Amino acid sequence: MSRAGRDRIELRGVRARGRHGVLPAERELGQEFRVDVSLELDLGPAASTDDLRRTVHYGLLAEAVAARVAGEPYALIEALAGRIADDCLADPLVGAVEVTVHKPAAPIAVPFDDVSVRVRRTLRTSAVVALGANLGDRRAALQGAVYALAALPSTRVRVVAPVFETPALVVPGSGPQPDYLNSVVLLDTALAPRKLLAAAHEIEAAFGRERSVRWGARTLDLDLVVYGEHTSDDPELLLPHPGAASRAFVLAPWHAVDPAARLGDRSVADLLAALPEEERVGVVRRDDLALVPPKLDSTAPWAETSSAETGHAGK
Ligand code: A4P
Ligand code: MG
Repeated sequence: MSRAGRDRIELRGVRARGRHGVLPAERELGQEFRVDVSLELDLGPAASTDDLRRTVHYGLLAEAVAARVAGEPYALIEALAGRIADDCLADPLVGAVEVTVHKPAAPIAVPFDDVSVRVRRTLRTSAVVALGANLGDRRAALQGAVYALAALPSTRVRVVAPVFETPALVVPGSGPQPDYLNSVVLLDTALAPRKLLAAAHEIEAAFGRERSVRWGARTLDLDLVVYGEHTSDDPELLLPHPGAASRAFVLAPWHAVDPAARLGDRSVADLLAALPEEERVGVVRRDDLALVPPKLDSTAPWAETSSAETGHAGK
C-alpha cells in the first residue's frame, strides 16, 4: 500500500516580504508574510535509497515559496496560497499539499496576533476523459488535448490510452460522417468536476470546435466519463457520462489501459463484452497513430535547480 497520505514533509514559517493585499499602501510598502507547507508524498523510496532525487528538496522548496511571496502581488492571500499549492502539485512526487499563509501585519484595526488562510489540494480524484475527433487533423487534435489536459493546474495525466478508429455514431436519420479517432485519458486532479468540464470546453474551443448540431462532426470532443465516485444528474454535467456504458469507442480504449476499471456497478470489461456485435465492428485499434503521453517531469519551481544540482533529469 502506498505510504503517500501518511508520509509528509513539513516546512514551517518561511518568511519573506511581499506586496499582497487590496490596499494601495500594502502594494507600495509591502509587509512580511509567513508560509507553512505540508507535502504528502511517499517517503519510502527516499528512505530506502538515501537518495535526494527520490524526494522533494526542502531547501529548494523553501526558496521557491519565498520567491512566490516576493513575486507577483495578489489581492488575496487565498490566491497566494492557491498558487503555492499549485506549484507543489506540479512535482509528480507530491500527492497532496496543505499551504497556510500568515499575514501577521495585516491592516486590521484592533490588536490581533495573526491572520492566516489554509488551502488543501489533493490529486486523489481520478477522472476519465474521453477524446474524439472526426474533422481536420484528428490525431493532432487528440494529441493537443492530451498536452492541454496535462497543463491544467493541479492535474496530472497518468495514462493515455491507445487510439481507436471508429465509425461515427450519428443521430438516426442524419447523413453519414467521417470516422472518428477516439481515445481516453486517465488523470488525477484537484479541480472540481465543473472546473474540469469548463477547462475541457475551453480546450475544445481552442481546437476550433463548433457546436451547431448535436452529435455533429467535430474537430475535438472531450467528455467527462467519470469523476471519482461522483454522480450527478445535472444536465450540464451528467456523471458518469450516460453514453459511456454503451459506446465501444469509450469502453475499448479505457479497457485497453485499465482492464479492471468499473463504471457504476459493472466492469468495463463486461460492458464491452455485452455490446451487440454491430457496435463493435469497425472499432479498430490504430497503434500507428498512438499518442505521446505527457512527460511526468516536474514543472515545480524547484525542479530545474534540483536536477542541475544533482546532475540528473527529473526525479
Ligand atoms: N454534458 C453533460 N454531461 C457531460 C459530461 N459528463 N461530459 C453536457 C461532457 N459534457 C457533458 O455536449 C452537450 C452538453 O452535454 C454540454 O453542454 C455539456 O455541458 P456537447 O459536447 O456540446 O455536444 P455533443 O458532444 O454533440 O453531445 P453529447 O450528448 O455529449 O454527445 P457525445 O456523447 O459526446 O457523443 N461517434 C464516434 N465513433 N465517436 C465519438 O466520439 N461522439 C459523439 C458525440 C457522437 N458520435 C460519435 C462520437
Ligand atoms: Mg460531448
